[in-house]
Amino acid sequence: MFIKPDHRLTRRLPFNLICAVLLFFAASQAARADELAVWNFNDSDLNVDHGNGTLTSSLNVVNVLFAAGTTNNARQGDIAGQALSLQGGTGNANNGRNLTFNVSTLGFSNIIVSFATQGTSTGFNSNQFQYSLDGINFLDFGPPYVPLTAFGTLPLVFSLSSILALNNNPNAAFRIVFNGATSSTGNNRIDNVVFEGTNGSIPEPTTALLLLSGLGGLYKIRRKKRTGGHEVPHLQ
Ligand SMILES: [Ca+2]
Ligand SMILES: [Ca+2]
Repeated sequence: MFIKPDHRLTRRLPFNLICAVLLFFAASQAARADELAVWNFNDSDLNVDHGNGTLTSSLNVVNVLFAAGTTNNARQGDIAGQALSLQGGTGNANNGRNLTFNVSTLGFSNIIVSFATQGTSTGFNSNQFQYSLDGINFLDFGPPYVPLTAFGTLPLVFSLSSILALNNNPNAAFRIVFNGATSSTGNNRIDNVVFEGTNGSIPEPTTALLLLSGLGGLYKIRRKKRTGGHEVPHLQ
């Protein structure tokens, strides 16, 4: 008896293959995290060292210094080099002052900020991390943090993925407000400040699925035309 090849199976395979490839592509791309900006302070200035962004300080300039850094949270092979070192200042004048980072998140989501820090016993011991959606108004994120006395090996990490308005935002800004210094030379060091996010320039998984269902509809229409308008039973 002559066995007729099942064309329905062979015609479905390319579409299934396309689905699998597209899903794999979307999933792998969505999981990729990129660094938007990194400050390693190894050149003893406030200019960004990788990526794009600006850092400004409202502390008295004489109290913005640089001292030995760390490889804790270092990226792209950065050496320990120098770290930013902020002092309380005369009369602890710098309590309540801040560092502000302006980092555009255009094209990115799931923003994460991390850095290494340490403080002396009379340095700033109550520091508030904040974020801004417009670069002007800042909101507290989490409780104030107290730096350890040594950099150690683990950075402080602030995961801002729940703040959806920070995604894809050209005006995104971040701030550390320093408080609690009890002597003029009490200080905090900060090193390897990293801003990273998920590259959102490709379709998110939900978008990819919508795209795929659209492709599925087109494929059905095409099959109907080829079969004279009659739906061909699906192979189960
Ligand atoms: Ca450094
Ligand atoms: Ca620099």
